[in-house]
Amino acid sequence: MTSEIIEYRHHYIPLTRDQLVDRLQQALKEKRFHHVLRVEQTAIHLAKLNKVDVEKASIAGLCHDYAKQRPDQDFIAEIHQKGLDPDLLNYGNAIWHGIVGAELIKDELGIWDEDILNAVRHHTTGAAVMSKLEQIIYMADYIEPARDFAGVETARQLTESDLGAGVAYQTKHTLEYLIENNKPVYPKTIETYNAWVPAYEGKID
Ligand code: DGI
Ligand code: FE
Ligand code: FE
Repeated sequence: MTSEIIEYRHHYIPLTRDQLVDRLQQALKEKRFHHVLRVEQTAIHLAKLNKVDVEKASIAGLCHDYAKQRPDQDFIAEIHQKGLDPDLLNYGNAIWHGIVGAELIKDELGIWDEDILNAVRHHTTGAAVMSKLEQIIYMADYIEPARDFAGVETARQLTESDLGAGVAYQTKHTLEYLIENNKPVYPKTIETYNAWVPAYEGKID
């Protein structure tokens, strides 16, 4: 994959891209660090296709898993401090690293742009209403080049031709996976399903 280095000019973050990449390298194990670099590149590609700001795509792609390797205590403390929905306490890292991780990014990386924060917040569960940037990060995480699962090629093709169809495809398959494996389903995941999957009926099978 050829990588594109975006120069940050819009002050969405008080860091250069190099400084941000350093912060991620410190925050993440090597495997996860390389995943976020691939998500960044995939997000830049999808941003160009969908006329979205590539700088926001780069920042959100790099930051989406910033909090993934934090201890549970950090998330629990943040939920209390920020007065987030107490129902979050019934879930774990899979849900926290996006929704609560966005708060840590705001505090620790100085990102205030709500579109970027929402892209991080919703990258795991999706949301009923998502901006193009949010859809891009949700999909880039799912189809980055190292992802290898049954259906990933279909997901890549759908996303390339219609971003929303990609969102619907991922949402349906994630819910299937959660049910198949007796996992708890976060209510937002169901809201995402209801908003996106019936709307693409006939286009995602
Ligand atoms: O952080 P990544 O591994 O790159 O990817 P991700 O943030 O999309 O996390 C994917 C995992 O999150 C995947 O194993 C499915 C899980 N997940 C998504 N929605 C839900 C969920 N897990 C639970 N328990 N409940 C959900 O609603
Ligand atoms: Fe994630
Ligand atoms: Fe990820």
